[in-house]
Amino acid sequence: MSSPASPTPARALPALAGLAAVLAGFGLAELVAGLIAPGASPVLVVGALLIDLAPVWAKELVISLFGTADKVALVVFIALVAAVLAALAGILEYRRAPFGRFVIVAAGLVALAAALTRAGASPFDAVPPVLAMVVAALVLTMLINRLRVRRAPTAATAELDRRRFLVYTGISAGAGVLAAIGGQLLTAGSRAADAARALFPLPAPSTPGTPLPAGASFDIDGLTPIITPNAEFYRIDTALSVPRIDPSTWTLRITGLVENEVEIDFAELLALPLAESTTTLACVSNYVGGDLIGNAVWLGYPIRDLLARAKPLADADMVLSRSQDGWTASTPLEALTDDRDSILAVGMNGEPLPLEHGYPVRMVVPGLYGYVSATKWVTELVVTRFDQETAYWSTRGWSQKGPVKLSSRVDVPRENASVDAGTVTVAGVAWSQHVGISAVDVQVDDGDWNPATLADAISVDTWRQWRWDWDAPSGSHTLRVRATDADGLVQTSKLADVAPDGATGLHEIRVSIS
Ligand SMILES: Nc1nc2c(c(=O)[nH]1)N[C@H]1C(S)=C(S)[C@@H](COP(=O)(O)O)O[C@H]1N2
Ligand SMILES: [Mo]
Repeated sequence: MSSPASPTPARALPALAGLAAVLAGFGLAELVAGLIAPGASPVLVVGALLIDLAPVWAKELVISLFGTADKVALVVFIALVAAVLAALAGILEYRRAPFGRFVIVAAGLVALAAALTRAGASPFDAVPPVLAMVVAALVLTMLINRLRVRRAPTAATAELDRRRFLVYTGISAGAGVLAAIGGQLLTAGSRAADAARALFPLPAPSTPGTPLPAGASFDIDGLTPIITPNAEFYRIDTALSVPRIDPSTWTLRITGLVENEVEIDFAELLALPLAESTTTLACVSNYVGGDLIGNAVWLGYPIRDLLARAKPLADADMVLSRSQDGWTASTPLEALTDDRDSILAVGMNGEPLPLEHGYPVRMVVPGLYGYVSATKWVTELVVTRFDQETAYWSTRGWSQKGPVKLSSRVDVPRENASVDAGTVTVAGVAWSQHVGISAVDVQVDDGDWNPATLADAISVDTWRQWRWDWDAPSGSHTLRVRATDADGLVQTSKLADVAPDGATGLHEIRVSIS
């Protein structure tokens, strides 16, 4: 309850001042980042720091809650924390100056540390966070001073003061929002990578890929398409802002335990004989039945052939691939030199790689989870040893090696679907990369296992569709799927979490038949 003598709530206006001050500082920082340091916006660098520091359980929780919207969720989270801190700073500054400013300086220093510890950070990256901190502190001081009560205010002067305060607050916040929008437009405008990608004619494969077998795909409503369109392909990475590499400046270096260091630029790569291969890519964070998996036709050059130029030394057993933003993966050397289609990919489903899938060049290695093989925006291959180097996720609780586990999924009917009694088509996909699938079976409730029909295999490195026609009796039922690989290994029903090296268990769905 506020009495008539104190018309100004003691917290609301100072909190508002804090929010406006932080918006002004933050907006200006976005604008300046857009002008001189793209990628160094405070929200992005703090987000990137959080991503790097997040423990395995936090990463898993975020992915299980938000899926591939994890980055939007992170930005919203940072904005909420910043808003709470801003409001607190306002209240503190009003009650106990200059402690509110201390809060702002402390948050600014965190953003500064985040900016300067990024891979490839330049001294310019310090400017946006420092500016945000200084501007927010100044605006906060100015606004809070406006709030301070005069000795003996009359009702009329008090009201006038309050209005003035609100006008200044509104101007600060509005200027911040406009500046932030300006910053966004600037980064969008100076994107050489987008322009280059749009103009880049994907070279034709020098050896045409084997056409997909006609029987690779069943025509069933709701069944995952055998080739995942680029727009629907899952995206997982630590890059809060997608790296934008101008291909005319891109190079790949092969260093480390090699006889010859090799360096190749984009034009040289495109001039090599490129081939098409169809490979399924899976994320280690994919829980049983999840959708962090996709299959694409990739165009690229065998990594094996580039490594042959570099001549790895006999004691090397790993290649640490590094992306432009500093992320790393550890791939067994053997998986890059044996006969599988491990490639430096430049094309995905007939298009240049989309920016978020690694433009201009990424790795694709059949049979290994993405975190140990599928480096996007790749710029360096360090030939090394597992006992000498550890990759990004392996220092964060995930295993050093990550072969993709045998698994299968029911796509139709959908979980909790209501279906008419009679013949119901049950269908899905199964994969055992680099080994191949030999059988899929479906179980209803606790009944016998029924053999499903397999679509033709594209290769052992891609998933395979399966279907089973079920004479469905009415009632509520559980459907469970189980795959067997070409070596006779039956998919285990034992439950394992995604960490440290991939989930196991059987996918089951509930349906009601009426
Ligand atoms: N540079 C970079 N490459 C990366 C990652 C990353 O965080 N940064 N994530 C990897 C992981 S964990 C997976 S599952 C695949 C996902 O590739 P996609 O986003 O094209 O589907 O990319 C891999 N390559
Ligand atoms: Mo992943």
